[in-house]
Amino acid sequence: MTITITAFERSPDGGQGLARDTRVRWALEETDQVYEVRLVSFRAMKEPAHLALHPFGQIPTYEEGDLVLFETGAIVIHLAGRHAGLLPEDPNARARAITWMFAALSTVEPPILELANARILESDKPWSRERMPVVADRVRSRLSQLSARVGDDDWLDGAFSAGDLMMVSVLLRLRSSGILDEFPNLAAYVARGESRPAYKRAFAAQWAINAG
Ligand SMILES: N[C@@H](CCC(=O)N[C@@H](CS)C(=O)NCC(=O)O)C(=O)O
Repeated sequence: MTITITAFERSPDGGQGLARDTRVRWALEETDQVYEVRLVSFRAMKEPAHLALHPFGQIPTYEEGDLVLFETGAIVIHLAGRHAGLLPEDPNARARAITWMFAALSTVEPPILELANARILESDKPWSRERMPVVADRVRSRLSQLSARVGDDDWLDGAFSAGDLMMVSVLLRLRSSGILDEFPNLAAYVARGESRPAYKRAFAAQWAINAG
C-alpha cells in the first residue's frame, strides 16, 4: 500500500531538518518503507482538503490506504509497531522505548519549543531580554536530568529505538542555541543519531526540497 506524507512546500528552516516531516521520514527509512511526499503551502495547510487530514492544519500527515494519521508520535508508533527496526521484541523493553517517545514529546520538547518561540517570535518584545534566561534555564534543567540518565551510554535503553529517534529529533532543535553543547554526552548522542544512514537519507530528502 502506498504511503504518502505531507511536508512544507518550503520549510521555514530552509532545509535544516527541523520541520517534523524529517522525523517521520527517518522512521520510514529505519523501517525500510518506500514513501511519497505531497508538498503543501502554508495556505493549503489551512484549507478544507488538508484540514480533513489534520484538524490543526499542520504537517506532517500520513496516509496509507484508508488510514490517515497526524501527530508525529502516533505516526512513528504506527510504523514501529508494524515494521521491524524501531522497537525491541521483548514486551517490557518495547514499553520502555515507547515511554521514551512520550518523554521526548511531552517532557523534553515543550521547554525547547518555548525557547525557540522566545528566540524567533518574541525577541522584539520589551520583556524578552528579561525572560530569555528563565526560558533557557528550564531547558538546561531538563537536559541536565537527561544527561545524567544517558551517562556514557550510546542510546536511552539498550539498542537504538523509536525513543531515541524521537529524542534526537527533539534535541536537534537546540543546536543553534548553543545549549546542547553544554552537555557533551547529549551532543554526542545527537551526533550518533545524525550519523545513522537512515537519518542521513531522511535529511537529504528534505534538504533536496528546501535548500537553495
Ligand atoms: N505535535 C505535532 C506538531 C506539528 C507541527 O507543529 N507542525 C509544524 C511544522 S514542524 C507546522 O505544521 N506548523 C505550521 C502551523 O502550525 O501552522 C506533531 O508532532 O506532529
